[in-house]
Amino acid sequence: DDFAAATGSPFAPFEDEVRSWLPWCRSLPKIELHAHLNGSVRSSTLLELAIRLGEKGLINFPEVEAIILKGDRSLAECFKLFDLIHLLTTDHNIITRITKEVIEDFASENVIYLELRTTPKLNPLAGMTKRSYVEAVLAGLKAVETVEVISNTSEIQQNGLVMTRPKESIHVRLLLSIDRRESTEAAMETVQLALDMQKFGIVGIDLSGNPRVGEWKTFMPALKLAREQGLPITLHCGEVPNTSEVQNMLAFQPERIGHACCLEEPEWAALLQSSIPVEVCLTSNVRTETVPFLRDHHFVSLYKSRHPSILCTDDSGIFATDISREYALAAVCFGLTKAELLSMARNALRHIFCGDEVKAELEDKFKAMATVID
Ligand code: 6MZ
Repeated sequence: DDFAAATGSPFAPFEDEVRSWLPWCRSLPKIELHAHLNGSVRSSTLLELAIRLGEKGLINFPEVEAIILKGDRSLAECFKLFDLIHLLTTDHNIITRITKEVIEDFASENVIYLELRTTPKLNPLAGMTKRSYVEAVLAGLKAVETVEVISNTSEIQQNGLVMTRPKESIHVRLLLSIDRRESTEAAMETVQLALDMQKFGIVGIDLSGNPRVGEWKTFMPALKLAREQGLPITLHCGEVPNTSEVQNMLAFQPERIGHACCLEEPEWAALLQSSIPVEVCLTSNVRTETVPFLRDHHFVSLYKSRHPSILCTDDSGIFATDISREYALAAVCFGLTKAELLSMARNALRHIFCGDEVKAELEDKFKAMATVID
């Protein structure tokens, strides 16, 4: 924290108050809908993996360590870091391990439903196909030790009876991401894979990656295929200024969008008129400077307009945040009360890409919380 203050962290003025909110925010059951697997890896794990590659002479460890430990980074630097992380997380076992750890971390923050997104990757050197990558992620769900992971609806009902569960459980579903660097064919392959693997808990498609790379028309055929086949879609929209793309994205009417930082007035009005929920990533937007100051974040406008918005982490590992902290920031910076934070968490349920059965089960957990709120 002293380091944060000394380096002029944009969060330094709020740290004490945020800290006082954290225990309550942790106890609140939460829904996480915008978390990238490789952006959510613990720094300690990244460092451990980097040491191994350093020992093999494959990377220069001190350089990599400095990049991993750097606090603020621009959006462009972020994408360089992702390329580096992807060098560290190349084989199936590592993908399984990071998935397990990321889920355990979200569960420890009392996340009761997590939609984790990740980009299926081809890596011939590691014998990895997009499908085997996703299988390694699914193995990570099974490897979780600290809580029970529920990943598809067939696990909810057995012999027509709704099973009672141990108290500690987390529903985890996956979204497969299309990286904006990919070709139309590669994007189609990802959508086809998601369709083939729906029964394993894959519930939707995300479009992400460096917003300064790639064109909307490249991804349209794949997104249309997903839409035709009934697979919900969330798009990273307006992370940097790009009016025509934002217009195209809003006209497509995705089931959700992420960020919405750089919208011009007409597109902002169109968004508010629509009912497209926005995944809001406070720390990420301020760290990458797509929003200059937290107090001026467009969340305020969304919230005042009662536009559906969901607090999310984006990349908890690389932005050194967690979902409880995002709720605490909303309380401290925008004056949300405990009751309002509870409503935010609860309303997120309306926008999950999973079926009604799951919603009903999770709603009960919020009802229990509503009776104890002080
Ligand atoms: C756009 C982002 C992102 O898929 O390898 N990603 N895309 N904007 C952001 N805001 C900071 N943060 C993460 O996780 C890492 C990948 O997620 C996307 C990028 O494509 C990044 O390479 P996976 O698990």
